[in-house]
Amino acid sequence: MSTVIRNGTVVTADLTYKADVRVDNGVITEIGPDLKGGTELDATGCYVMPGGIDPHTHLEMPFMGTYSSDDFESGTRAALAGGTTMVVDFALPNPGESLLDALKRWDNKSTRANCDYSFHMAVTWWGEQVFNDMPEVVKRGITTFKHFLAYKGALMVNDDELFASFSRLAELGGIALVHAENGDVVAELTAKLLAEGNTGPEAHAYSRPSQVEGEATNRAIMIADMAGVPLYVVHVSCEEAHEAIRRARMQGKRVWGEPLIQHLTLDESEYFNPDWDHAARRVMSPPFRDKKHQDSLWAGLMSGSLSVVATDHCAFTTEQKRMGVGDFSKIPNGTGGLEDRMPMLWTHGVNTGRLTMNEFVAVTSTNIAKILNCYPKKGAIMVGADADIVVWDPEKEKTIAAATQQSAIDYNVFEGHHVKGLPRFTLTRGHVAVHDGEIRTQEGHGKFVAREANAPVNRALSTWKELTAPRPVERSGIPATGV
Ligand code: DUC
Ligand code: ZN
Ligand code: ZN
Ligand code: ZN
Repeated sequence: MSTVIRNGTVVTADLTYKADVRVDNGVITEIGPDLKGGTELDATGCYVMPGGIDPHTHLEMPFMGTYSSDDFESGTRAALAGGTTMVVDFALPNPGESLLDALKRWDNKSTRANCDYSFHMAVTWWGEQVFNDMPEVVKRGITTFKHFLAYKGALMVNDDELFASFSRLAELGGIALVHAENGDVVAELTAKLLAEGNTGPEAHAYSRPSQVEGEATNRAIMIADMAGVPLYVVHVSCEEAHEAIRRARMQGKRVWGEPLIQHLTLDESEYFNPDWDHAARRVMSPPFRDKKHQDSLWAGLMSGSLSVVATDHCAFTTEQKRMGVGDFSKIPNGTGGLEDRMPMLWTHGVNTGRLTMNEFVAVTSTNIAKILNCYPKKGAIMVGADADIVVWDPEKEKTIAAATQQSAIDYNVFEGHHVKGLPRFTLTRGHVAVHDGEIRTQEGHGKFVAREANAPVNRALSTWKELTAPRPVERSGIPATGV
């Protein structure tokens, strides 16, 4: 039987118009006025939008001596509660492990997902095995490969490895992702701060100034340009990184930037809270920054130089955070946000006039669906698209509180923030997972979304190869040697 979303206003990245939307077997089958029949979902006063896509999560991730505490079940339940209907998680090979073995572990974990998901593959080490595994990973629908320029001695790859991996990706029609912070400098600053007795969570911010992010972002852009691979920079938190991305885009390089909802709405003052737990709960990399950087990120979203808002959802309990009492470098890095990304961005973006509703849809869903090459299956309200839909009530309000959240952890970094604009219904491939605020998720409903390589966006020029690659000069008068 059909489900019909009635009396709402459809909002896509391009258009706003009154229409009903019919869903059959998980797919949108009809859009138009006064659709009859089927089970009705009343969208009076609401906007009918593509469900959110969060392209940056770490669910049940082994990291810094522990595992992130939201798994694919609680994480995707939190996502749906907040209007997000697809997540993209990072498969993380151990040192020396084959990419395909890492993928197997992620396949196993993800069987519990409540909504659809895809993966990025992380390149955490480099060698023949990785080089040889990459085509098979692409064949399995994973075309995006993440590289950490930070976490020295753990996840970090060096520049030679970065160039080799980027070049391989260019051949395969993939997209390179980077966590852009200079891991060597971070390691030096961390050691210096600890030696000087700076052991509290605030020192985490001192150890990762915006310059380390600006440097690494510039470096990654230049290396991607030489390799001729498109580049997606995750968690852009500062003006220096944004400036590099802006400049690259102006030069015609295929580069995208992804700010997080946390960096857009929370600032570095959180680290100076006298409560150790409060500060440690907000330790993530890159750290929260000051207003100058926040303004830059908002300007990037408004002008289009930044393309996607994500969360980097990586949730640790207070107990886990306390692994770093006496040494900030042992505080597991990460914050949550899956349930709050859409309401927080609506509240601070649309309600303030910084973003139009269409821009909101673009940066929470449609842009990333296009970049990841799963549009219009995802990110669209269109006949034939998956019925991943959020019916958004702009009048619905709440104060964010850990006590009422879906996430498995015991606090929320947005605790006490008031939001206006929340889902009335969230549909994941037609299943109504949020019904008038009531959670009706189905464990295991989520399916893997395979993505193809060689989409138009998966190509970039190499200004190095095309314009300045070395060409040997033919010479006649070669001087004698050894004189
Ligand atoms: N940053 C975090 O804060 N957590 C997970 C990984 C990362 O890059
Ligand atoms: Zn990262
Ligand atoms: Zn991350
Ligand atoms: Zn707020």
